Amino acid sequence: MPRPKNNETPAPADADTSKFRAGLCAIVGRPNVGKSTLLNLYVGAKVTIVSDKPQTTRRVVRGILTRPDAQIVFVDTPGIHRPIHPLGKFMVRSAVDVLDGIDVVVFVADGSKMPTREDEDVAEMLNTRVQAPVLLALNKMDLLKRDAIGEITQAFFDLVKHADWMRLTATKRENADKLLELIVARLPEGPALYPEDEITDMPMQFLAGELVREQLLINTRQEIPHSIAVQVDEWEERSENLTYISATIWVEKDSQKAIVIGERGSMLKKVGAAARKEIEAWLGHQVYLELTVKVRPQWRRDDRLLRELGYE
Ligand SMILES: Nc1nc2c(ncn2[C@@H]2O[C@H](COP(=O)(O)OP(=O)(O)OP(=O)(O)O)[C@@H](O)[C@H]2O)c(=O)[nH]1
Ligand SMILES: [Mg+2]
Repeated sequence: MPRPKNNETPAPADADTSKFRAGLCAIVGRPNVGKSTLLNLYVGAKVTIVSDKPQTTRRVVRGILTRPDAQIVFVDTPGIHRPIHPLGKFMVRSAVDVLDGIDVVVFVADGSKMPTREDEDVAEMLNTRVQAPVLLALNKMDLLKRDAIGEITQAFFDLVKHADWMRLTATKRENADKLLELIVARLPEGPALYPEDEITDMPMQFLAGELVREQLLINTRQEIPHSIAVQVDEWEERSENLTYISATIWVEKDSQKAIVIGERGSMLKKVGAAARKEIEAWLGHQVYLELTVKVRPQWRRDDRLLRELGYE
């Protein structure tokens, strides 16, 4: 997908191309530490969804930043955790598999807290199977209590030895540009991998489904965010200025369906209106978005639906 129509286009890549650097930068870490936030910040558009619920990202998403001197293909990954169902296993496997053939890895952690068991798992995996240079990104510095800084930083250093590192606050862009320079310096010299106006390799249909799911994550609680999947069923350019999209929201129980629909359809209306606005910004024209909620018990363990939803 090229940049959304209502966003500024980047400067053309017209600098001295003899030293142009290009490569793949994987962003890994446990759930909810700010991996997707960081990718969107660098790309300058929402190509991967963000929420305050862990396990938001379910599939690998590429986001591309092209500058005069470099092209960085960021690879956002699902948060690494100890999975309990086939969907979780798919998520963790895709995060780990992507590390083969990567040029640099950014290990994002919540640097305001001591490492968790999941951080230890990520570090262990990086230490044992990744050849590429690793950069440790201690994020969420805005939440750090000053007196804890030494202890927390040391605990992360003990996990990933020999990694260069940066403290940052992705939501405020603090130190993100410094981290970006560390990333670029570790990319190989070579030509761009994607056209310069490309900012993601994900098709718009996938992105539209994700933007609906993001609104559902933001507006629901407890087990509901994890029980939701969105499937785009129809996509029709009805005219130059209007795209018709129909999508199914899958949940696991009738009680969840009632919550997602809301009183007299209020929740569905709110979610639909917010997602439609974002899809319209991407397409640069009007969208008619039709949402239907359906129940499929235990879909996260249902291989066929997982495959249909692209979680395979
Ligand atoms: N306070 C604070 N919050 C942040 C920062 N960076 C990200 N967040 C928030 O942390 C939450 C999780 O962010 P995501 O980018 O979705 O995290 P993720 O690592 O991609 O999570 P998964 O996809 O679940 O693995 C969101 O509510 C973000 O707004 C930060 O620097 N400071
Ligand atoms: Mg994410």
